[in-house]
Amino acid sequence: MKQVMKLAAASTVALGLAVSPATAAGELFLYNWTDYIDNTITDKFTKDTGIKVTLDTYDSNETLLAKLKSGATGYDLAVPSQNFVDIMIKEGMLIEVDVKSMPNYKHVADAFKKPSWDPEQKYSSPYQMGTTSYAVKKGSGAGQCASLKEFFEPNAAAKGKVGVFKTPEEVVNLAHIYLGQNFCTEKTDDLKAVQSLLQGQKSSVKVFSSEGTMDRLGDGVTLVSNAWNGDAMKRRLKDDTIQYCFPKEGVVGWFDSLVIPKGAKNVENAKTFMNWLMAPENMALLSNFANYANAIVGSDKYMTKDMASSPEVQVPSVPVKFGKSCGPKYTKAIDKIWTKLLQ
Ligand code: N2P
Repeated sequence: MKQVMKLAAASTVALGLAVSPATAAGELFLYNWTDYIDNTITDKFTKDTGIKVTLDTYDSNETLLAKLKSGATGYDLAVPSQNFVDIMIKEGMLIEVDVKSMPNYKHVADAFKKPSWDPEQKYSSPYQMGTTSYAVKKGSGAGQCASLKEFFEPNAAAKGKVGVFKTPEEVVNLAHIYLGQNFCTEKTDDLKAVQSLLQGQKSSVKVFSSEGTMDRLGDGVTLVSNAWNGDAMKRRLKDDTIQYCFPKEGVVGWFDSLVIPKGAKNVENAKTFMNWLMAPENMALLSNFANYANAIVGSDKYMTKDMASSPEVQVPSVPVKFGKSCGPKYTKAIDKIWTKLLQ
């Protein structure tokens, strides 16, 4: 711990950010996923920089996109997944910041530098990465993590006890994986098959929601539920009654990044946060809280034993498919399927 503190202090000075905590260096409005950051991280950022963080949360990439499109939000930073960064860049929704010229960019692993969704790294800096799948309540008879069938075509034990995320993108991509289809498929037969799979699942669904999912599963309100690996790990560490699944068909992968939406008032503070988070000891704090892997070399030194040995973080040999931004025809068709599903 002492070592971590010493390094943090050293990097603060190196960054020229030696601001006493009492100094008001302004504000930062962060719009982030639910349960994706906590005070241990924002308080350290404030201590290191003097910048005060205000947090607001969302449940999905779709909610984030809609919110940013709705006009002046006052947010200085948001955390979209790779395919939504791509959409936001294409739609001119982001401020250019040239992340690759930031001092701590050197800590980003080569494999994650200049990613395909932001090839010149002009807009986005790494946050966390993980997978979307489902989890089961152990010993409930609802499933053994063998196949996505357990989630999409639940058995008798799981009837009425299935939790499904409340957004199309991740659920439909999992359906594509289960059905052996390509992401972004525009084939009528594929889309019909997705629709009938989801409609068939609906009679077993307890709740469509992307928040509080692992608590409902751990408490037995649901027995099978959509899950992100970090949230599942958190609940597993609490009472070891749930299992995150890597089904044989594969899982959805995602890489979340920090971006600065147009209209942000505190752009310099947002850039300071981007750079600050790329320091290994800071990124490790975030991974230790959120329980996801990250793209920063050297952060593992500061990570907990639980993270090093986490079965939710180590992906076994099943396919991991990353969501892409799809064409308008596809997006419209999925919107229609989803709206009908939730009616
Ligand atoms: C944690 C948020 C997970 C982010 N609740 C999924 N991209």
